[in-house]
Amino acid sequence: MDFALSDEQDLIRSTARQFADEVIRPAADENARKSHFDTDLVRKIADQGYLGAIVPREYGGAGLDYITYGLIVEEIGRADSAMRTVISVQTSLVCSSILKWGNDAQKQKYLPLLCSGEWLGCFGLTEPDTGSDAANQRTRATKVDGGWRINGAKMWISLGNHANLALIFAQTDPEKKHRGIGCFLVETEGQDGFQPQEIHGKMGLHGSDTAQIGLDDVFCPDENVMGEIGEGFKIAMSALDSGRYSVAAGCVGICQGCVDASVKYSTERKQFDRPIASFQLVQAMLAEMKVKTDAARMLVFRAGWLKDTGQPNTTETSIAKYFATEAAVWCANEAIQVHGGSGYADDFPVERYFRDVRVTTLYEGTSQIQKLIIGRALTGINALVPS
Ligand code: COS
Repeated sequence: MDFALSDEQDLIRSTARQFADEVIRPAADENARKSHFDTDLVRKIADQGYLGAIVPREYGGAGLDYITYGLIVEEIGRADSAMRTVISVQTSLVCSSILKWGNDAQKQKYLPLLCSGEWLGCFGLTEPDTGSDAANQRTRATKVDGGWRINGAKMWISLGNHANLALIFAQTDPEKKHRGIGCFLVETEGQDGFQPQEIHGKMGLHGSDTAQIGLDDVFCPDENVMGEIGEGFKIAMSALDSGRYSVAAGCVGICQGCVDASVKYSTERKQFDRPIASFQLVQAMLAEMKVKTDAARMLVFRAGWLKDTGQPNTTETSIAKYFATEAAVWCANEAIQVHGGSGYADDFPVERYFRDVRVTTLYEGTSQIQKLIIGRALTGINALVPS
């Protein structure tokens, strides 16, 4: 077993680290304070080639493997989860779906626009009444001349207010349950019925764009149906195989950020005439953070390696997502404890980590859903199907 990164991976990681520290991090607190979705920063991220990192070069991507993509996402996640979310949604949920399920024309048309950042995309699966039970789509698509009319609503959609292209999942035939769902590539410009609204009052990710979207007779032409009608649920699940990996990698970044901030603070801060890092109870907190960070990173590497070698990886991705997100929530909480009262204000990054991290055990599948996926893989029993 070889744990070493290649020279290229090492270089890409150092470049991402420098970019995260010099460009992303300095803007993060102010954007969070002002609840500002920083499109200039998104442009800079695009210019780095991070949107569509795993998309082949022929479609305008960087043609990187999943391990390298994970390294980039970790570094950006360490600097700012709001900007990491942009990469995860655009690259993993939108681009990877089009790459896997789109036809030639759809790939040629949309991937270069998305990889360059000229367009943003969003992933419209969750609805006001449809979260974990993703197969139970209330949004309806009805066949009309030349295409489909879509009616319904989507909720918690990252990038929804800025998206030029929306992947909208909708039920075409409720009797077929998950096998009736279609995936529609909806161009938002000029669609009066596509009505996004910013969601206010979030606990964290204040620098991220999060929308609820009304869909009122939105038109999608036949050529923009992705895959076959009925394959929508599989498309969504395979997108989440990539999305959950990206969230996990971002959470390794939060864990690492918590370790770095806590080591720095505890070695500088003095109480009882000595640095608080010299107290055993503080070192115990640092040590546990470090162990969880390393373990989370290893699980992300394993999931990435399985993806890069073309092996099944849904369960291992869920394991990585579950562990890394819970570890990051734990580390952020513990990092505030190390910082004491100083950790309770936004002068130190740990306050933002704490607020931003909380959503990661919820979105792209709750920790409970990840456990059900892992439990089913172990037992062969689907705990969601009533016996
Ligand atoms: N890739 C491709 N296809 C997949 C898949 C995957 N990772 N996982 C499941 N499928 C397919 C199955 O093969 C099955 O296909 P058939 O119709 O041919 O039998 C179909 O999808 C149904 O799968 P499954 O039986 O696993 O569905 P369940 O309803 O039992 O469970 C869960 C689905 C709960 C795992 C799923 O609904 C889920 O992940 N929910 C959480 C949703 C979520 O993460 N939402 C957050 C979105 S934020 S972007």
